[in-house]
Amino acid sequence: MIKNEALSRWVEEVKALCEPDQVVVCDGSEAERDRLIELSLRDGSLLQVNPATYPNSYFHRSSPTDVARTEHLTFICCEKKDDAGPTNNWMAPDDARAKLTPLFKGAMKGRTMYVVPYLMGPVGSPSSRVGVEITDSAYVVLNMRVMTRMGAVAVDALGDRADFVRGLHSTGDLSPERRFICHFPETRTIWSIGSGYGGNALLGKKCHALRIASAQGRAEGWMAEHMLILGLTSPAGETHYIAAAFPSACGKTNLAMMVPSLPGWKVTTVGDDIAWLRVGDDGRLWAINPEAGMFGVAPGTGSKTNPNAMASVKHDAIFTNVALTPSNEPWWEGMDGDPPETATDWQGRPWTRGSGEKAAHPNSRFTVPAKNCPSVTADIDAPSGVPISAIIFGGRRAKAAPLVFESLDWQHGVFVGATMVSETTAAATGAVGVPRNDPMAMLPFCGYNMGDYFGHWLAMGKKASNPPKVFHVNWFRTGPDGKFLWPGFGDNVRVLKWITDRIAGRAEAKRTPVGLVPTPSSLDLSGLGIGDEKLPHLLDVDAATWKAELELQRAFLTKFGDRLPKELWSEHAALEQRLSS
Ligand code: OXD
Ligand code: MN
Repeated sequence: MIKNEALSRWVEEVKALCEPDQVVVCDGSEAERDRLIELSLRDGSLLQVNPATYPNSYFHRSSPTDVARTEHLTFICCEKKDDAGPTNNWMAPDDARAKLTPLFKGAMKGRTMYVVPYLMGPVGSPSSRVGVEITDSAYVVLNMRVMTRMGAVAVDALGDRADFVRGLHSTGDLSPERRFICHFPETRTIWSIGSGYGGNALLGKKCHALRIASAQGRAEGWMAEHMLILGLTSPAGETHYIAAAFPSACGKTNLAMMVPSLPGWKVTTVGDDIAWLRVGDDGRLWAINPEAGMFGVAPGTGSKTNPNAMASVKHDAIFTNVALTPSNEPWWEGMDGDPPETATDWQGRPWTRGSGEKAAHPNSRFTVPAKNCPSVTADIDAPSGVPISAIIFGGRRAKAAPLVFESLDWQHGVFVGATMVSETTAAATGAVGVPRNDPMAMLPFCGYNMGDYFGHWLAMGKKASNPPKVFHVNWFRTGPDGKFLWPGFGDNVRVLKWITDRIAGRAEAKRTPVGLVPTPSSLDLSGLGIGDEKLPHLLDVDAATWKAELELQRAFLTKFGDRLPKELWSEHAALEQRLSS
């Protein structure tokens, strides 16, 4: 049944190791989906949500200890520890295989082993890559068929080549003690056991499209980034594509499919999480979205914050760890209307409105085909991808970073990305709200030494004769009263407008030590009612705060020793100088 020899050999190897009852090679068909759903309804791993209001949609409740990415159990397994760098957990490949082989041994006894060929990227694109995930979870298969172009289409793209990414996944016994997510960039292999959670188990996403692909992209001269891709069209019909990197659960999905508050402006969505970028013949960076679906954070998503996401989840969706209303509809904090009086919470317990408890898990998710989203266009399938005019870095910062600034040039932009700091969120286990360095929002996702990664960014800037302009935004700045200063959501178009006006040479900016900040009159704040009082706080670059920031940057950059490109130290020194002059 499997014609590709390398694939067939690997499947036999895994079968001998994991000892499943049966092997199913997935073709991506509707009939296959129906079979998997029926089976999952029968064994209780899926429940159907109200088919009248949410047709073709299902609900999955995960183990309560398996609800987010587990970064402390995620490893880069390359031969030399230094090649993983100071920001990754490292395990020697032999040690990883020795540790995980006994866990995989017989792990699929009594279970079905699914072989899931998938294509990351549009059909026919030179940027696209094939992976195969072997898993014992039907929930994983159902999610992979939404998140990737799965089945026959991937088998066709692979042909008889052997260079596919090999991902082996088993839920094992779901125990965090026996949970490991191991990446072998040198052999483009992933071994993940003990978790069924999205980022740990849907191996096409973070494991392949970011960790393995970042290392592969460096070797082959392209980039894999934790970025949304959007198209912004002005009332005059001028379109710019923008790629933006934000840490997990900082509003990437919201920005990617925003409904602009300014009349006549339009946002189209190419991707909401991952971008693969290469240099085009025209010297620009061109981006594809390797994914075909969205795995979005549910809480906080409502018709006011993200109407396009709300439209997307109305059919053909898989909900994970949300709450269910008495009429069997999904519900989460921040959804429209009043909370229900009663519900079943994400753990299946009765919940009441006044309880003070959260009904949905803060990292509960929806999985939907990208094409469900009203703002997604045919761009998502364009084999060439789209040309990028601007790259945006963004973090969740109460202080320090102004609403927006432009970097002085590409090299300074790389420094801005490399020194990004953001407060942690519920997307990963651990404390929430703690500031941490998250370079290019790739801290948990870079498959090699980040010192070398910064070097790769600098090299890509040299390779591109017409690179995008680089900006930094912060929607989360608070005022003296501790409240957010910026309304965010649809009003973020005002910042995007300023960015495209800068590209076109139309908007003014003021030089500050950190970069170019809008002059108050260059930002379109019409109808916003935010003026003289808040604006200075939003755009302020406070020298004392940034001098403290310099020290944090120094401590972080020092970690990379001689793997840090000297250009970043020059940028650090230049910032120091600008701050003291
Ligand atoms: C995600 C994440 O799921 O970044 O996209 O955690
Ligand atoms: Mn993400």
